[in-house]
Amino acid sequence: MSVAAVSDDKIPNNVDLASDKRLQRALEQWLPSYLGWWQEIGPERSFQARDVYLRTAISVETDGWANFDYVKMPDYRWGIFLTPREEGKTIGFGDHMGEPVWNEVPGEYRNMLRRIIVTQADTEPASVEQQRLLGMTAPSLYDLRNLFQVNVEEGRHLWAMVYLLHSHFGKDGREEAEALLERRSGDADKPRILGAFNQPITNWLDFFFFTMFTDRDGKFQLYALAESGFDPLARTTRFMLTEEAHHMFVGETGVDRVVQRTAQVMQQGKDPRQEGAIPIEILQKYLHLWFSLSEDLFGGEISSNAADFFASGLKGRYKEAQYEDHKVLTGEYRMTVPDTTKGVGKLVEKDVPLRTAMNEVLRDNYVDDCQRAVDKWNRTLERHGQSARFTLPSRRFHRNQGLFAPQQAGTRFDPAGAPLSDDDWSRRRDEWLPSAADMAYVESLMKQVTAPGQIAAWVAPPSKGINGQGFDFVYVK
Ligand code: BYC
Ligand code: FE
Ligand code: FE
Repeated sequence: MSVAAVSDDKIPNNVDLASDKRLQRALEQWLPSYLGWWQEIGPERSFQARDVYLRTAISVETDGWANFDYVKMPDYRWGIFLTPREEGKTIGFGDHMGEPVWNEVPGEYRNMLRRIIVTQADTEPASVEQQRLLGMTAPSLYDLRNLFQVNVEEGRHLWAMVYLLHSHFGKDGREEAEALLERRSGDADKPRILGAFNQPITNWLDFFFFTMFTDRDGKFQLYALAESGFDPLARTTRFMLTEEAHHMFVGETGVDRVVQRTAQVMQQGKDPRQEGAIPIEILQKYLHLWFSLSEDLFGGEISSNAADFFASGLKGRYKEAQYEDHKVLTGEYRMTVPDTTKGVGKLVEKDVPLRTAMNEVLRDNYVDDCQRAVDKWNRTLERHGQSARFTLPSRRFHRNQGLFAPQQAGTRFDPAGAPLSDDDWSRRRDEWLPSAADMAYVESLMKQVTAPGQIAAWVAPPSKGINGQGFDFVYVK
């Protein structure tokens, strides 16, 4: 068999990989490193030989990309798919607005673009590493399958970015692609790039909140990159969004099912702890944790990087077409900022040039989307006769990046956004974030359930299965 045939078989793609021998060779050399990484630090070894009911992207057509079948994860065909090129497409925002989109990397923006791609890429394997052991405590076969679906797709997202690095960044790109397999989530010496991707995910509550809040950062970042003037990046992130929708679904409905179970138990007049369900106050603390960690992923409120990304046409806004002014040479954004000259914890309103506020603009879209999901969970509580309600904390709460990080603001903030001394923070932290006891309780519930149609006591079954199958379908053999 020729090398081309082997490669096309191994790396499904719609980028005519076979016609570019250099690129094909580079990716073929990276493939074993990737598989080595997957075996070493991907889903726990005992699951690698199992048949999992997975969907595989085989083309970008609506009927083609979701192909469902039993697959062993190491045999998953991680492919490279870009949405089709559009004739006459022009750059939609920034200083190059109206010029034809770039199909090659513009020299002046090479470093900036590489950095954006590497940062995006780094999150994908990081999340797989974080979720490595969760299969051991999956609450049902349905959930186990969804975990692995998310994992293989994050692996594919890494491929999508590595394709860009290999095809457009020469030697540096290949080095970056290697380094992506060398960093490790949570490692003291070689950590992943962004904060939330070094946080431990030790149980399924973390997982559901992570896919709800942290994958949702992915959704908004991918939308912003799907506007890029660098067309290969725009086209690849556009396709990634179709997979991301499932990750959003896993998180949002996962939390909702936990809420539902708790509310059902309470409606029967029972104590959630006695029934092995998770009390509402613990759920609220995990919500606080993952929402605040994920807000940090949008970067600083005022950012010259963000202004440069926008000006250069590399990273736009969420659904850029919804705005009237795409150049944003004028225009301001009013935000609340700490003013330490007025005293510790003093906040003032300030107008900043809109281009420098692009991180905050994207965070606004994100917070709105999170609120919509929270409203949904609250309706679940209401339907079960519960008066408690979930709330998103203030954006100032528990931040570690930007203006409200303690080192910048000179103070901490409570969930309502009021300043708080370090002493008060230490004293009250466990009211707002999972305490050691909360975590121990949640961990105590995490027991693997493998019988088809069975489910753990802390979560309600889904209203329907995957791809028209029932909940009792054998999703993992
Ligand atoms: N942790 O100018 P600033 C996903 C750094 S998730 C650590 O305010 P900027 C997925 C920053 O790098 C989507 N460091 O920030 C989800 C800068 O460093 P330097 C991932 C941070 O650059 C689940 C300094 O602080 N995609 O796909 O405007 C599962 C000042 O920063 C953090 C992207 O992120 C942090 N949280 O914005 C799987 C898109 N935040 O210059 C996958 C690409 C900031 O001082 N990335 N810093 O060394 C970007 O657009 C930007 O890098 C960021 C940061 C929006 C992340
Ligand atoms: Fe992803
Ligand atoms: Fe995702």
